[in-house]
Amino acid sequence: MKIFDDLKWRGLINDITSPELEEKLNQGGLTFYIGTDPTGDSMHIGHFSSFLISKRLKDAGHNPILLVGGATGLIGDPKPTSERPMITKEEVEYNFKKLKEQAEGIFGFEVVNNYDWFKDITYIDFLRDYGKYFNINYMLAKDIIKRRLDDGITYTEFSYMLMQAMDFMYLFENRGVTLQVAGQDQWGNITAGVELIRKKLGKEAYAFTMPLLTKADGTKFGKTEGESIWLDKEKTTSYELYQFFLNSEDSKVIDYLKKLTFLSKEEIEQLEKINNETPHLRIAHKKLAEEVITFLHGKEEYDSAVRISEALFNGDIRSLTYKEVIDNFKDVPNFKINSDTTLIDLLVNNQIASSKREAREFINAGSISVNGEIIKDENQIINEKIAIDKKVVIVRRGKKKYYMGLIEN
Ligand code: 383
Repeated sequence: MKIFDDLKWRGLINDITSPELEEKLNQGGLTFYIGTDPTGDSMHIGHFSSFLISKRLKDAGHNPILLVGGATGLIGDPKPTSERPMITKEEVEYNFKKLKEQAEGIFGFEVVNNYDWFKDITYIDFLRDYGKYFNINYMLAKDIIKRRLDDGITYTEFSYMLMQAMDFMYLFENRGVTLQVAGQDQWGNITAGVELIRKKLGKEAYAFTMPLLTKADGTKFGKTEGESIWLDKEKTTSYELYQFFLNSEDSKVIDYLKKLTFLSKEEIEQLEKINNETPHLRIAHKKLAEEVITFLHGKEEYDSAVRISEALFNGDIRSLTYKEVIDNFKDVPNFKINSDTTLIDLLVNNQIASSKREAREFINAGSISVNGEIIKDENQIINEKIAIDKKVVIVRRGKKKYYMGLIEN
């Protein structure tokens, strides 16, 4: 399938600046860019879906440039709802380093920083050489700006659009970039760039945007319990990613397979059939998890995520390594064990039971397990001998309450 049809079939084309782009995309050889601002220290799944396009285009013979906005990050792209809190220069610098590392690590493409060309532009040059090309009415008509007018928008955020337009023009002139891709929220900024290039240089540049990934109810995809799904495995572990994809909605899993993986049309159609017939087996969901985790973090991480899922499901904690235990139980209550202690004391001292009497009841009822094994002897000694890698024990009370004890030597 030609790249344009492939992108269309995957639902990756929302808006497009000109119908000519179809043929240009199919021909190959364009240099294009996609940008992100260092507002956080990691990208999340929303960034991932649009950045993946860079890999698709590269595979179709185009040349990618990834931009991390060291300059634009200092200003803040206006959100449709409210003014962004300004972040410090130090934070932007720190986030820039993290995102550059991440973008290079995941995609292996060149990363540029727009601070490099913004740092020398004076305010007077900015107004004379760029501001002159923008009519305020044109800017006010942009969707995001319109949505902010009632509550107000600062001059700083209002100017953001010009910066992204200047980037496009800079890269057009200096790096031969003729195409910018992004998520649909970027349409206003991107078309401002196409306009600037047309007016100032009399040349034609192109762009297309992809729709935002959504859940079945139309809300943004990519959060669990209010927390983003990060691409940094220290922030969202491979196990958490695995669970996240495994739990994605049956009616959306095919859409996610199209947008987040490189599986072919035939493979995805096959999975669609299986998903329609036997959604409870979650074969499509598992494939989605496998493809994304392997792409992001490699096969070993994926295998480990599966092992952890099985171990937790079967209560077989002993099959995990020390690192897997620490990563996965990082959010459960934890405590230190600094000398041999009996099980009953351990439960009371660490508030797993409120009294010795209650602790005894739990133990006798078989509700307490240590590293996946039910222990009925209240005097069982808990020490490094029974710990995983001599370092950690996982205590479970009832079906779901986990606690982590770290052995101190
Ligand atoms: C800055 C300078 C440029 C080109 C782009 C930028 C960043 C852009 C932006 N992008 C979002 C971000 O940084 O704010 N103004 O979080 C997100 N992107 C991509 C995609 C997306 C957008 O990084 O839709 C989701 O991930 O475009 O919200 O010269």
